[in-house]
Amino acid sequence: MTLTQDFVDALCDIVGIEHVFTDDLGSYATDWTGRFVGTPSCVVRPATTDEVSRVMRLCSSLNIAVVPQGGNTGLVGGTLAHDGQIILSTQRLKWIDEVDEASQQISAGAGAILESIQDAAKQSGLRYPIDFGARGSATIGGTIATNAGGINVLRFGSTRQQIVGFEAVLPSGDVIEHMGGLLKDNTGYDLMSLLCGSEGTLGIVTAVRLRLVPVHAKRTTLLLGCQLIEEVIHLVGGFRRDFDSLDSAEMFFDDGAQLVSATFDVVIPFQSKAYILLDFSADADQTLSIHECLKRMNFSGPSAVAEDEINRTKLWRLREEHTAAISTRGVPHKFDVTVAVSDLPEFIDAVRRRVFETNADWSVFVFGHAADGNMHVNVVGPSVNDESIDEIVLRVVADFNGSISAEHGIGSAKKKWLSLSRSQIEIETMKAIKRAIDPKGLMNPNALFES
Ligand code: FAD
Ligand code: 2HG
Ligand code: ZN
Repeated sequence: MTLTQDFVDALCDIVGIEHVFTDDLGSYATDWTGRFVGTPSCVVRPATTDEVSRVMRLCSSLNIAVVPQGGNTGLVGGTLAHDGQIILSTQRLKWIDEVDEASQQISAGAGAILESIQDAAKQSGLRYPIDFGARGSATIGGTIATNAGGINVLRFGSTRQQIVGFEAVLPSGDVIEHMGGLLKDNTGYDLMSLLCGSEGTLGIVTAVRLRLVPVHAKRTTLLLGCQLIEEVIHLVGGFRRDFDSLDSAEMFFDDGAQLVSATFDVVIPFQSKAYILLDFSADADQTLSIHECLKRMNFSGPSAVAEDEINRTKLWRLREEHTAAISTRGVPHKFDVTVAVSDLPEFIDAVRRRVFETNADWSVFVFGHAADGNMHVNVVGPSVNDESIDEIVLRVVADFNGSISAEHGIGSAKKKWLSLSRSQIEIETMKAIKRAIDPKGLMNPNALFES
């Protein structure tokens, strides 16, 4: 379906002709992985909440579906728009307020880049703790819409735990503004939490207010080599018990490390079957107590420590470049799942075995956030549209009573399998909420639920 010229002209009246595109939409149409490609009819880039509201009123009056898009770094085909649907890009809503030092909070527009928020916090001696590899492109609105996790969830929680205020435009064009940042506010339903993780299906987040945490003077990064996943779990458990200062506990394997090393020329300090990357931040030096803890746990494997930025980056690249390195091998089928930490050895073994049995020529890379039980399984080999491996891997997750989405969301990639992690009554309740807020079904109709 093509949109009428009258509609496009009306969009131009709201945001300016230079912010409405109908041609060359490639970079908005294709997701980060290259697996999911949409056919949007138009992209509109409002600069203010009022413009977002007017665009939504217009679309609502004409029953035109709207797909919000931030940095387009999502990995589940969540920003796909099809014929007759438009993409509303939040890129221009990128203002960032000064840090409110009394409350240790910061407000920003939905299009502000995650790393810019982290930098603004740093300038006030504070820290925004949500962090992950796409920090330089992901928008704060996108992180709210997906309830993004990342490397510091273990200590600080996911995005939902950081939001203390929000502003959103509903499908009708009405604006909800609740940016007060009050820490205690028991006045009915928590709409902020509802919008968080709703993947653009309930409304457009236009602004957020976030809590910040103190920065600690000493940061220590430790890479340990293990032979067994059981050993990884034992060590992570020991560090979690003894160190409040543990920010991250990431796991990867020799195949992923070798691939990153070969692709980006990153040095692997020692060879091992499995690796744990731990980050500690505290006011006092942690090195001695870390070594004592390793002794108590009878750890005798190889290790590398980094205490300055250059060496820390070298170690972290081994973990963070997995996503980019895997993409150089083909278009991956990505699974972002959680199982109980104690089930990780058996789960990882089962997934690898099932992929191998399906096609011995395919590659499977496993890595992720060990303390959260959140593993990223990437399969390279199956064709883009072949969903048989998706079915196989997600059913293994269900067999372990896991979640088919730990942090990336359902998007269009996993909506077929939502019932593996949510009961029918839960799905019906979610759909009832969707109908109440978006009766015409105009907000991101391609994500989360099957139509
Ligand atoms: P987009 O991709 O543009 O959109 C994602 C979803 O949010 C879509 O459904 C979209 O419709 C909706 N949306 C976007 N903005 C808004 C808005 N303002 N209002 C309403 N809905 C909106 N994710 C993690 O959780 N943890 C990780 O560790 C992690 N690491 C990553 C590493 C790499 C290298 C890459 C490429 C991605 C990674 N991601 C990770 C995934 C991704 O970066 C996050 O999901 C991020 O939150 C998406 O932000 P975005 O602005 O790019 O959103
Ligand atoms: C990470 O933890 C991201 O690095 C991306 O969530 C995971 O590429 C992936 O599958
Ligand atoms: Zn992740």
